[in-house]
Order: sequence, then C-alpha cells, then structure tokens
Amino acid sequence: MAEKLNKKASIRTTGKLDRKVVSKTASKLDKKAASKTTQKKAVITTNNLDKAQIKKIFDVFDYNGNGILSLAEIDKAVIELYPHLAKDKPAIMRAYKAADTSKDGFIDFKEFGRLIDLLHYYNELFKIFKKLDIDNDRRIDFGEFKKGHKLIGINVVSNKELKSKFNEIDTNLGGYILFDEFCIYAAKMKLISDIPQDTQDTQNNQEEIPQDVQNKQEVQETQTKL
Ligand SMILES: [Ca+2]
Ligand SMILES: [Ca+2]
Ligand SMILES: [Ca+2]
Repeated sequence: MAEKLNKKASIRTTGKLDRKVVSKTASKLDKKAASKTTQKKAVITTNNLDKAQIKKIFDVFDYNGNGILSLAEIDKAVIELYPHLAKDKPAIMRAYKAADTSKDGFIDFKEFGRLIDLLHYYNELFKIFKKLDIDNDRRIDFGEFKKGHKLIGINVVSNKELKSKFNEIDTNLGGYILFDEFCIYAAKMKLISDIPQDTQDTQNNQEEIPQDVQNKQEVQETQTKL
C-alpha cells in the first residue's frame, strides 16, 4: 500500500500546487461534504485544489469574464494551460458535459473543480482508448478489441466470449466501441480508481477511498498488473 501511495503522490492533477494549502482545503471540504452526502464524490475528486487556486485558474478559463465557461473557452484554456490534454477532444467534451451538473451548457465556478479533475480523468481513459484504437479512427472495432482487450482487464480465451464482451461494451450495438461507451465500461470496471460523480450511483463505495489513494495513475498500474 505504501508503495502504491508513493507512486500516486508523484503525479497529481495539479502537481505544481502547494501541498500544504491543498490538504488544509481538502479537510475543510470534507467537513462540508459530511453534511451534504451527495457532494461527497465531487469533493474527493477536487481534493488537490484549494479554492483560491481554483478561482485563479477559473479566471484564466473565463476569457470574456462573464463568470461562466463556455465549451469554446474551455477548449481555448486547455490548449494554453494543459497542452498535453488539448488533443483529446473527446475527453474534453466528456469532461465538460459531465462537469455541467446544472445542465445549462456552461461551467460555473461551483462546477469548475470537477471539470479540472474530469479533464484529467478522461484524459487517462482516452490514453487507454487510443492504445486500443490502432487505426486511430476514434472507435474500436472488434479486431482492435481482440488485440487490445487485455489492456482493459478482460481475460477471456474464446472468440465467442470475447464477442459477447465486446457487445456488452458496445451498448448501442453499432459494431464499434465509442469513447463514451468505453468510459461507461471503464467506470463500471473501475479501470481507473478515481471514479467521478457522473458515473453510476453504484459507485458510492468510492467515497470510502482515502484522498491519497485518489489519483490518475491507476492506468499504469492496471496495465502492469495485466
Ligand atoms: Ca465566460
Ligand atoms: Ca452548469
Ligand atoms: Ca479503430
């Protein structure tokens, strides 16, 4: 476990931020969360940011200064602030949609902490997705799935079982696993330990995970295990 924690501590979503301030803020948030159980998961995923720091980043995102973020502003800011995430449009799109809990098409300050965490979360998932998507057409066909299924923790031998797994993930049975479908599967399988709020309510157990265990590097661990 200790070894796990060390590895996790090495890369945080915002590694440059001051750890002391961060942990203080996180414990404050936890107290708040205790009284409002529905907020718990969101709080955990934003544990590595402190409010003043979030506000600073928010203001950079909010290019026109109207206090809310459009998708265009998010795209622009991601290119500037998180260039390593900028190419992953499907991941950005998914994070944007999932963070917009009020469903008004904009990310306000309350939703913003989650947006940052989700950007990293979906980026990690997208990295795995891209490994499977050999021809880079942003969908996984059965041939690609057959080659890469072990990367996502599937260990079946027969072609038949593999096909039924594929169909299970390909929920609209379109013959391809799309990134959205992949994300739903990944959340279900806990492919990355850091399950954001937009997944299913069945993920409630995630709240029990201590803050230090939350991280975005689970991907690598999953892969080495396999
Ligand atoms: Ca704005
Ligand atoms: Ca919103
Ligand atoms: Ca493909």
